[in-house]
Amino acid sequence: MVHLTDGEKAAINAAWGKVNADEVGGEALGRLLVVYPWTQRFFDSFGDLSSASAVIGNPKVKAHGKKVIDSFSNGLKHLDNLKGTFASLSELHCDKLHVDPENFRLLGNVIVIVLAHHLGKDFTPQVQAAFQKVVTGVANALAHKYH
Ligand code: HNI
Repeated sequence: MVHLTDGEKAAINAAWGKVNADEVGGEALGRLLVVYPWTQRFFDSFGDLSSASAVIGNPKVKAHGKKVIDSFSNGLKHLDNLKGTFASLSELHCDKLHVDPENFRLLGNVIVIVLAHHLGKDFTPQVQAAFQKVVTGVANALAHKYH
């Protein structure tokens, strides 16, 4: 459960409308794989991840980043019910993909960093704080079904 004021919700929607979500998704996943290289172990089938430029230019990273950010973006429409919204994805990441939930927190923080780059001066302290809450809420929701 994330507690966001109406002002924070409005700030999130306004900020999200200013970025190219697909680009944010590909960049965030790419940076995750570069900065925390152990996360690459989940993406054996993605081909060349041997250097930062290989990761960033890898079309499978871009495509998967888009998939992840589409799902994140859907979560922005359900801020009052993140646990319900991500319940089946939580089960999938736990039971089938075996992704350690710590990785959701890492990716969430990288998403905030990429948003800062994309938003520039529109990345105000209010926007930062609101998105930080959202990425924490999404990470908690994705971890919720772990056992
Ligand atoms: Ni994640 C597949 C959403 C974080 C590893 N992931 C998905 C799919 C969605 C998704 C949607 C596609 C599901 C399907 O095919 O039905 N993932 C999300 C979201 C976040 C997230 C919303 C966090 C914001 N995933 C992560 C992280 C890792 C991760 C941090 C590992 C570091 N995800 C995976 C893997 C797959 C995956 C691995 C399967 C990829 C494939 O297609 O082979």
